[in-house]
Formats: sequence, structure tokens, C-alpha cells
Amino acid sequence: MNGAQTLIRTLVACGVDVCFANPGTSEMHFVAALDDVPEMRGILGLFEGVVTGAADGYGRMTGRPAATLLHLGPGLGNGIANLHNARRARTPVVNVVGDHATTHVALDPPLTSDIESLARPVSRWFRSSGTPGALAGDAVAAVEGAFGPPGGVATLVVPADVSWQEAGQPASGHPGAVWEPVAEDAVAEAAKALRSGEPAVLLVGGNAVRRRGLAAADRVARATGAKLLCETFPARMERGAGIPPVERLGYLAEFTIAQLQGARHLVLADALAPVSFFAYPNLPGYLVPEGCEVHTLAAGCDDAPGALEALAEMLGAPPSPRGVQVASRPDRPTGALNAQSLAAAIGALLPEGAVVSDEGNTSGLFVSGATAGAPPHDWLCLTGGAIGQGLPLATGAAVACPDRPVLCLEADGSAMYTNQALWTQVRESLDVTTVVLNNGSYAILELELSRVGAADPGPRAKSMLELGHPDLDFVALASGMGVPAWRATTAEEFTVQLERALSTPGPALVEAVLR
Ligand SMILES: Cc1ncc(C[n+]2csc(CCOP(=O)(O)OP(=O)(O)O)c2C)c(N)n1
Ligand SMILES: [Mg+2]
Repeated sequence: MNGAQTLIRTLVACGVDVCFANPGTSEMHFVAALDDVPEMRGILGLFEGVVTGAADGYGRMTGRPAATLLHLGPGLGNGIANLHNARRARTPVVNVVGDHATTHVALDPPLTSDIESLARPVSRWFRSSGTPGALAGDAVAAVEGAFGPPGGVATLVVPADVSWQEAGQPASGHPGAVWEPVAEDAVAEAAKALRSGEPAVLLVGGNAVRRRGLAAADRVARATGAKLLCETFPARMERGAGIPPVERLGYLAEFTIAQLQGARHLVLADALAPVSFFAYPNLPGYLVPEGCEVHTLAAGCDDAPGALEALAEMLGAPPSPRGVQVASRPDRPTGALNAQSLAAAIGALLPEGAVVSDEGNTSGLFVSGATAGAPPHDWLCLTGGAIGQGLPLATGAAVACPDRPVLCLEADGSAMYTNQALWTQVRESLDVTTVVLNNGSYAILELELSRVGAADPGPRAKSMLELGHPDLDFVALASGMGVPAWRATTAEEFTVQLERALSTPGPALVEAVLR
């Protein structure tokens, strides 16, 4: 058995059986070994950002890592933005990077680079496998490294000669994430703060925004009068009818400041103390109000839902949440197609059990509100702010959840980073409906331009932020990759087309013209 076969068999034995790949010459033995180990599903992505973003989406939805297969430093470099988002989401990913043969590196051939320096900032675990004999053990350690807790990117570099030499038997293991119970002290401190009678906020994030954590958080908030809020961009949030709703912190610092105003205690359940996304000349960066005490209930490796349940018990909260979301949907919209009517149509049609990959950006602002009372669904956000996540994330989520409809809300500018994901969706028959929110611009940056206090923009500055000349034709782009696609310019058209796209098996795309 050569190294590549040993590696793949070991990954499969550890429960890693999907590999999103964009290979090169140094990974040819890995590619060849896919036929020897049919348990590993290889999925081709036509750009590394698709590969890494899909691995993130898969990991968020299964809680288990997928593997990637990337080609040396340049391939890894192309995939880094979405590995960054995965790092911020704490998604387990086994990031396999092929390298030159150990004997070849010293010759400094063209593709040689410092892979470790590229990988370290996005990886919570890193190893270069130096010998075929060590490879199986290294692979098990990589899967363990990806699981954490907390989860993250484990980068395993595999030199070509390690792949092609005899490597012996695969190893196996049962890695998984074991979250640590929270110390009673932390629960008692939070209980004391929430009982103080002073205004308090319970801020949830990470693992605390699934159904179980939200139910416990709702009990705590209702028993104490604390305001319940959620981090701005959760990796995976469960929401919809029957689930306690939670307001997310705003993206703009001004909103967050208003949401936290007057709080004397901030209890963190798997969330970080809020900071502004960027610095602005006349705004604070740290958004916790002055005089507000921060109490960390759960962080890092902690079992956040368990901590919230313990807190609810300690507070003597009623046993079940009382504030669950009632079912409600907006009417099908009519008239002009704009951010509000687009949101209403999505709210009217979002299928039960949907997984929403949200990179709708400014034009998607109202969708969250319009879908609040829709049947239960999962919501995946842009955790690390590196755009180009939405389409790959939806792709990986659809691989992870073949029985669930996936809806990708994709702003036009962000869509152009990784639109090759559409091709993978066709090839793998993935049930993803993509809505492109085509506002013809980098709208958020037009806003930011004035917010940061830059001088009045001239035509040259404005041309850096608008996407016309030529207008992007997303129907043509999608059709060119085999995805059935329609363009909507009115609310009625959009609603009908979205309905058709959602009922189309496999991928489909609706371009919403919002101008
Ligand atoms: C990887 C990466 N490159 C660049 C940026 C800077 N950036 C932030 S938002 C944005 C444009 C977003 O435009 P679009 O996706 O069309 O959304 P809109 O603002 O129009 O709603 C850019 C380029 C970023 N966040 N991440
Ligand atoms: Mg835009």
C-alpha cells in the first residue's frame, strides 16, 4: 500500500469520507488512490476557494471534517480566504496539501514555496508528514486536530514521495469533539450578575445558537429579564417557527452600541465581547459600554449549551422556553423588485428544513426578518468577513445534507469570487437554489467610503465600487456551467422564478435585478 492509499484509508477509518479537491502533479498518487478506496468521495472544485469553502459548509452541517486536497503553496494560497472563514467558524477541516518530493525541494523548482508560513495563520494544527511510516499516525492526528475542541483547520502537508512510497497499514481512530463541562464557578458568577437587578445582556454565539442552546438561553433571559442577543455572524444558527428567536448584533458599530446601551452586565455564552468590524475616526472599537462588567459563562472548549442549561437550573427558570417563534410568513409580494419585496418572496417560500447560506450582504438585509417565522431552518453566516464564501459553503452544505433544500443568498460582487462552485453543484447533482442579489455594485463599500471619512469620492473612486460597464449577466454565467437560470425584474417574476427554482431538482439560479 502506498502512502496515498494509506492516507485515504486512514481518513475513511476516522470517519472522513468526503474530499473536496483541486489537485496537481504532486497529488497524482492521491488522485489515483481514489479508485482503490471507493469509500472516499472525491469532489472536484475548479478553484481552491471553492474547495475550502465547501469543506467549511460540509463541516458546519455535519460537525465532522471533510478533507481538502490542494496543490502546494499556490493552491493553498488560493484557498486561504475561505480557510480563514472556516477558522473563524471553528469548523473542523482536514486540509491536505501536496508538496514536492522531499528529495526535490532543495532544487527550488518553480512551485516551491513556504507552505508552512501560508498555512499556520489559518490552521489550529499543522504537520508536514516526513516519512511514509509516519503518515497513518499523522492522518489520525490531523483528524483529531480538526475536531479540537474547538474545531478548526488541521493542515497536513504530504510530500509526493511520501505518497508514492510503501507506507504500511492504515491506522484507525474514533476522533470526535468532547466539549468540557463548565465549572460551577462560572455558572454561579453569571447567575449572580443576572440576579443583580441591574440591566444585563446575555450574548450567545458559536455552539449556543442551535436549538438546545437557544432554548436554555430563552429560559435564562425570561427568568431574569436579561436581554438576549446573538453574535453578528454565527457560523450556524437554528431559527424559525417553534425555536426561540434571538436578535443578532448589528454589523454597524452604531447599531451594536444602541443594542448594548445601558447594560451593566454582559454574560458571554460562546461569543466574544463585541468589537467594531473596522475602526472609524469617531467611534469606539470596543463596543461593550463603559461600566459594563463582562462575565464569560462559556468559551473555547466549553460545552456552551450545557452551561446555559446549568445556568437556567441554578436560576430556577421554568423548564421549557416560553418565547418560541410563532409560525408566520409574509404574503407573496407584488410590484417593484427591491430588497424588501425580495425578502418577502423568500419568506413566503422558504422550504421547511432549508439550509441558508447567507452572503446576501446589503441587499439581503431584510431576509432575516422576513424568514423569522418560516418553518425551522439553519442559517450560515460569513464568519470571517472574507467574501466569496456563499456559493462554496452552500455546495458543501448540500453534500452534507442531501435530503435538505439549500438556499444560497449571494450578492453580485461576492458571487464573482467563487462562482465556479455552480459547476460542482451540477456535477454532483446538489439541490442548491442560488439567488443572486444583483445591485450592480459593491454597495457596502459605497457606504463605508463615507463612514470612514474619506474625501468626497470622485469618478475614479466611484468606478472602483460599481460593477457595471459591462453589467454582469448571471443567467449567462450560470448557463455556461450547466445551471438552469432565470432573471427577475419585478416582485411577481421573482416569486414565480424562486418557486420554480426551489422545485427544480439539482441546482438552479435566479438573478434578482435590484436597481
Ligand atoms: C476576500 C475579500 N476581499 C475583499 C473584501 C472587501 N469587500 C467587502 S464587501 C465587498 C463588496 C461586496 O459587494 P457585494 O457582494 O456585491 O455586496 P453589496 O455590498 O453590494 O451588498 C468587498 C470587495 C472582503 N471583505 N473580502
Ligand atoms: Mg453588490
